[in-house]
Amino acid sequence: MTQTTHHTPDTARQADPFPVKGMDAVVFAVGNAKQAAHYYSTAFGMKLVAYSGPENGSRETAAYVLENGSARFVLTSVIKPSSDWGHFLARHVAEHGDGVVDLAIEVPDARAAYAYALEHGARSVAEPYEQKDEHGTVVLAAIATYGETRHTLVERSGYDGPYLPGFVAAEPIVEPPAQRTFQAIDHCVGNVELGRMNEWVGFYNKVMGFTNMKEFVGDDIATEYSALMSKVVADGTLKVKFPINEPAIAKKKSQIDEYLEFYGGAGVQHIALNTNDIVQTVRTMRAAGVEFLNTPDSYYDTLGEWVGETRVPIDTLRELKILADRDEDGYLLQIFTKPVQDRPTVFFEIIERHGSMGFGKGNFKALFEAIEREQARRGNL
Ligand code: TYF
Ligand code: FE
Repeated sequence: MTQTTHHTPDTARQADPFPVKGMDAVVFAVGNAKQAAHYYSTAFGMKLVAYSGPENGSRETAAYVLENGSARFVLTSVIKPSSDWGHFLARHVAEHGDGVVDLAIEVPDARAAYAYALEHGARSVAEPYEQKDEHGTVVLAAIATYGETRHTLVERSGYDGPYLPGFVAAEPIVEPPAQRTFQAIDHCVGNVELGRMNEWVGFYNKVMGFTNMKEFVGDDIATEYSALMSKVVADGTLKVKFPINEPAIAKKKSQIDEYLEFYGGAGVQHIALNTNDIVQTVRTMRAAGVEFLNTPDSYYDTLGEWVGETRVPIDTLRELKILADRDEDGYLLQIFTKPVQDRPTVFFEIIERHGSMGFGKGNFKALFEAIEREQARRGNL
């Protein structure tokens, strides 16, 4: 390929300094990717589509690629470390438990995105490089973000294989549910150390040209009941949304402190997944054994008064413990899983949006009380 500095016209660049196509993948480092792939297939209804491991030439790591619509998870574990990547993954699992190593972002031009990020203060993890196989060529580069997390910048327009070079197509582990459980990644949330939220918001403002969304959790909510502060950054098209939380000094030990203590530092807290039918999704996932946070009945006694009409009757929301919130743009329905590993760290959110681009601010009190009940059960409050 010939060397070019940028493929994007200057006018488009001025409009969007850091164009993104969307989330490419959430890459997890786990102790046992084979079993995790089973869990995300049978419990989350995802579909195994690609694999890399000793059978196709990867002797160091095994990686399973699962999809649900445009949502893609990659579950990686170490078989026998030999390179820096293998040693990094092994140490990551030892220090943090199962967790997210990479929030990979699909971009139209990985070299241009990387160059922009570095010019604006990003720390490099991997300089741009190409990978090729019979399906074409990808361009990859990576920059560091909070904790040990990275953003790989993925340019895949010249590639039509099942994931990346080095991966082979794989058959589903089980038949996916008749109705899709979710179809996209809505947002990916990071927990950072006390006092560092604004620094990381500034990082996304500068390095990726992301702007702040209007919803934030400030001092008032923090000290009253949430014990966290939160701001949301997003690209100009709102395809990539990254809320950033930090602990706040409040009456009780912050859930963010609990995360930081058990994760061993900053990292990804939750991944929110879009569904068009949260009722069906929650029924399917509950039947498969996924545990969700509980919501007290009293929440539903007054919900109708302030949230108004939603697609789902209040009694069904009550039955399934689904939360609802409304703002000037519309409403949303959401629910949160309990942490999905033994450490009280990473969890998931299922969200059905009807106009609202918020994050459920109206639910923060009920939600954070539910999280605190779980914290107390673990002896961490
Ligand atoms: O992503 C969000 O901002 C919402 C609200 O520990 C939220 O999902 C924030 C912090 C938290 C759980 C949920
Ligand atoms: Fe969320």
